[in-house]
Amino acid sequence: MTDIHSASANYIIALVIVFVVFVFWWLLLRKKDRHQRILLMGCSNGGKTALFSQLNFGKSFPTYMSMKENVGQVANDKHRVEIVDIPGNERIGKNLFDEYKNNVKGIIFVVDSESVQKEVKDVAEFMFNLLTDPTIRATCKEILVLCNKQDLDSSKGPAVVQMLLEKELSVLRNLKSKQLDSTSQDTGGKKKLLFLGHKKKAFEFSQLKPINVTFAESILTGSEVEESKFDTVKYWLNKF
Ligand SMILES: Nc1nc2c(ncn2[C@@H]2O[C@H](COP(=O)(O)OP(=O)(O)O)[C@@H](O)[C@H]2O)c(=O)[nH]1
Ligand SMILES: *[C@@H]1O[C@H](CO)[C@@H](O)[C@H](O)[C@H]1NC(C)=O
Ligand SMILES: [Mg+2]
Repeated sequence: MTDIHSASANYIIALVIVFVVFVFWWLLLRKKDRHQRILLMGCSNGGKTALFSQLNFGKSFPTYMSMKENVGQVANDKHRVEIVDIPGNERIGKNLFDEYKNNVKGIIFVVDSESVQKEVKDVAEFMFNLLTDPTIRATCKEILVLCNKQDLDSSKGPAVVQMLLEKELSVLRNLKSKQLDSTSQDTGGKKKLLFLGHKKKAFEFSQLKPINVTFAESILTGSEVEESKFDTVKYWLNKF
């Protein structure tokens, strides 16, 4: 009789433990899930780390060559969002990107508006890889292309940056799909790559719907950090 009693007592205790562990695990998952993830991306020297420190510390620290990612929590009007600054350096950036690309709700793509014309091929290639990534396309619905360094005289405005990128992405897209055709004929294998925009039409960012790509300008360092221009980012962050 006592044996049966202690057996059922053990059974109940075990059940309670399982239940408590489950509740903790569920709460932990929920908490993690509430933090929506925003990635800062773009080629080196655009101003990602400057933006990261403006958002996290309200100022821009003298920058260093960051080899590691910076992760911070930034409050918008509703709650906190997770901001991840991934260094643009290609090899390191790629591994880190794979580590952080899950559950990304938005991307701020930072462009150096002074060198963008000269380096449009690199910028477009970076963007192409981002925009054809199936994981990103599945979860990310908002992209802000931040045309930074507007304090410099030779910088290009958002409309020009958009035009330059659309033109270069059209070229790149056609080039890549041709390369892909020839390699899949050789090997007989099918490599999955999302086609960018509409076939037979020049690429435009509006073709990426339901992803909403918007362009804005910014100044992130120096005495000219203008509140009004930086507010665009804060406004955009309230979408999450
Ligand atoms: N003139 C100017 N320089 C900037 C601006 N934003 C960033 N920089 C500078 O650009 C360089 C690269 O910035 P950083 O944030 O490290 O770029 P990252 O490589 O994308 O992280 C640094 O020397 C910054 O001080 C800006 O709005 N105007
Ligand atoms: C896209 O985002 C901008 C602001 O970033 C907003 O003004 C616009 O209404 C949005 N468009 C759509 C279709 O959601
Ligand atoms: Mg950096």
